[in-house]
Amino acid sequence: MATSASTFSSATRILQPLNNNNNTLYGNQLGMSSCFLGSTKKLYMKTPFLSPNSKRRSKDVLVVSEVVKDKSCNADSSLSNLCHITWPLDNVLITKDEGLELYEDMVLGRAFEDMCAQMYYRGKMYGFVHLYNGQEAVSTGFIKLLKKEDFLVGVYRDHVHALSKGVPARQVMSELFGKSTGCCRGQGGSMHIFSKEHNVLGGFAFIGESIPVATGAAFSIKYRKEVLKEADCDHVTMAFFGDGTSNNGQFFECLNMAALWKLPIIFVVENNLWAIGMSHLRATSDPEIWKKGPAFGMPGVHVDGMDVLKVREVAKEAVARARRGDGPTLVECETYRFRGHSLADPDELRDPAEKNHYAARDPISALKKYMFENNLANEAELKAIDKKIDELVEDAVEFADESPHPVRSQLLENVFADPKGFGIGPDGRYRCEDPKFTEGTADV
Ligand SMILES: Cc1ncc(C[n+]2csc(CCOP(=O)(O)OP(=O)(O)O)c2C)c(N)n1
Ligand SMILES: [Mg+2]
Repeated sequence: MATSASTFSSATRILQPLNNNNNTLYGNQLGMSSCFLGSTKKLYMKTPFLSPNSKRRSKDVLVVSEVVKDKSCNADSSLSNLCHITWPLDNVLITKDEGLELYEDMVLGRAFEDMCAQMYYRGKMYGFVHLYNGQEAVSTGFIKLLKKEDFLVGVYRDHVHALSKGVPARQVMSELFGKSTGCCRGQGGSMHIFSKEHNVLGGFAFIGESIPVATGAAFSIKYRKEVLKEADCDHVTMAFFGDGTSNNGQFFECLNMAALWKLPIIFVVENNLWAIGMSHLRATSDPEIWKKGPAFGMPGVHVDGMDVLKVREVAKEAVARARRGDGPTLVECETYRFRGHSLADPDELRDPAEKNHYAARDPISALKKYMFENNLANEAELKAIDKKIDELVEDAVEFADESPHPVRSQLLENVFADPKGFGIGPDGRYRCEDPKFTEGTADV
């Protein structure tokens, strides 16, 4: 059936191309105000429940890091679950040590990923490799607030989250090289970074499937605390996923359960505006993902994901809510990836103007600028960190390169519950031990 603009109510959106390139930006034909028009023009912290005269006015977050020195970030913890939380993010303070920690973590993420690109093109890695360049403020802003006991669940763009959570660069690089010293003994690869020790539960290739795992982990925390009466069990779970993934059904089911049971979980949507080559604005009926929080009875927050300080302030309150038993929070971080979807993607679909816009808002340069302007660090101090990280990443590559491949008999471990019960040949030996069994299927 044909649709026309006149048949839509004033609250209805109609998607129309904003430019001649049908692959890129779509906007609202009815001219309704939206904070998501083409991503490059308007990035607002929405405050729909506040009156225009309210002291805590909506804050335009287009400009990176207009942070000031006076700490008065008094988030209102008594906010109703049904309203959208706002924080007065123009008042943020970091100490020198905190600033240096954030800087180092973001530089580690960037340097590690740049090295991955090199190693991938040299044939050292197998399968798809999805890099995180540009999105570091989200990982760092959230994960550096976590304790070791807290759970982290990511998707396939997962190396940097694991690094932020403390998984050693050596183990992550080795995993990418498919080596036995990797954090999954070389059996996971780029999309399945996992660490029991650091409570990193993955690394999931199928989008959406990580969200129920994260929700289950949050449930387990609540169960341990309330049923098993474990002392000091105030752990939280963070689930990271993309804008494209937020259109999957699991997301909505888990928002419902998390709100219903007041689970200690933070749903972090990394809205980088694209799902492979599909624009978020073209694929999503209401592109403001944060609004889905209040719809399910939890706060929803929209924050500038290119500004680590703002991300961190939002993350602090969301983590505090979860720890004190006030339940889940949905945070939408508007961010951008600086490279193609994966290293196999020539990245020809996105508008160069859009890419340039975000390149100019590089979260690492922004933090650097902020630290200089506020006398939190000088050039030499940050250079020393850059050098330390370069050496660490070099060391990770050498370690991975020199590490052995997994032995052949490991091939079926962690694949079947009882690998030894699988594939017994007529001679009574495990077929996986027969070199011919795996010939040509894997480089082990
Ligand atoms: C269930 C499922 N359907 C489709 C795919 C193919 N796929 C891989 S990545 C991707 C896009 C995801 O985009 P987004 O969630 O925005 O994450 P981003 O890559 O932008 O970080 C899709 C559809 C998949 N991996 N799993
Ligand atoms: Mg995306």
